[in-house]
Amino acid sequence: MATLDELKQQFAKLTSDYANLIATATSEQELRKVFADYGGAQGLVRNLQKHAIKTAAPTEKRNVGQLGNAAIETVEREFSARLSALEEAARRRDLERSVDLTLPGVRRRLGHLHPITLVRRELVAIFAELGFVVAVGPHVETDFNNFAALAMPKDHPARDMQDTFYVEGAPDLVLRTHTSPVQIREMLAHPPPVRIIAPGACYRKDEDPTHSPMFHQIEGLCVDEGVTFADLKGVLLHFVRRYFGETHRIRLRPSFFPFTEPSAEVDISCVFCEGKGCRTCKQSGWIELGGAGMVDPEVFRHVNYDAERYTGFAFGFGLERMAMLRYGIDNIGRFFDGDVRFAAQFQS
Ligand code: FA5
Repeated sequence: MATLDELKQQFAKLTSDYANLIATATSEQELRKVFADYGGAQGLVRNLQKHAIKTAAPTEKRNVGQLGNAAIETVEREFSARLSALEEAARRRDLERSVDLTLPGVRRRLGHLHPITLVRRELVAIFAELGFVVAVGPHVETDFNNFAALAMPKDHPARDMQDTFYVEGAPDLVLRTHTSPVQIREMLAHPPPVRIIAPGACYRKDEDPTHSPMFHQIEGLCVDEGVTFADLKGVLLHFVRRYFGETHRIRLRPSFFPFTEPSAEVDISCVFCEGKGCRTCKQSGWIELGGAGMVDPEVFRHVNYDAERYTGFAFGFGLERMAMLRYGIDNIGRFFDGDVRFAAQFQS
């Protein structure tokens, strides 16, 4: 049986060995191992304590136990202090390695509305002022709505003007080539008067710097008693002035669409040179916006409207074309690149 002094020395030796070991431990794992070896349930300090209590005289057991407890407290306290120091060192190393705190922060890039969305919203708002409400139709259309009811029966040569994507296995379904089928849907669903604006995607086998296989149009249709070509011209002029600026003029050139009679191409005075003549307008001073005309009585027949009583005008413009003119974009492909840096330039 060791005396109390001898025991004190034995505990002091253990705690000093322990202190040396944890001071040189360089990882948490190493530290925990040393702690378990000394301060754990089967560690050297507890084993010494257990052994000393067992062999001590009954009157000494209490003192021996307290000596052991004091040593265990020291071991635990030093463990916690060393663990904190190691964690702090690791945190500092991490910070120094991965983050240079002196560098400026990285700004997160926000999403932006697509320029076509901006143009569409603005046009819808302008036509809303004139009492036009928005109508929509599906992208996959029936042959009837896209062609036949618009006075383009099968084998009609005018179908060749719009190179069409057909739906495989469904000869009567097409990807709509224009927004004009929304006219048919609206007139079949409602009796006159009708005053709608129909923006949406269209599809054609077309691809060059100003044509894309998927593009957008905005369709207008106004049917009532006494609607004239002058109304069409007035509405178009109002729209062009509101959208492109008060100084702009329009020109209606005789043209042909099977579903309008008379038909016109709508030109706007060149937005780049203000009508003086430049490369974009090919020195003509005019740029084409889209087609328009008075609704052909043949169309009214297909939707059961009384062509003797009602007249109407319709128009259809390309939204990409409108955005290109408005923002000075020279290649239609930009709209479909999905590059957020492109979209970010056109926030209104
Ligand atoms: C039509 O699509 C007629 N439905 C327009 C219309 C409506 C006339 C109502 C009369 C009454 P057009 O094929 O010309 O017409 O197309 C109109 C506009 O759509 C064009 O001026 C052009 O701006 C745009 N467009 C046509 N094809 C493409 C394409 N592949 N890519 C981009 N824009 C296109």
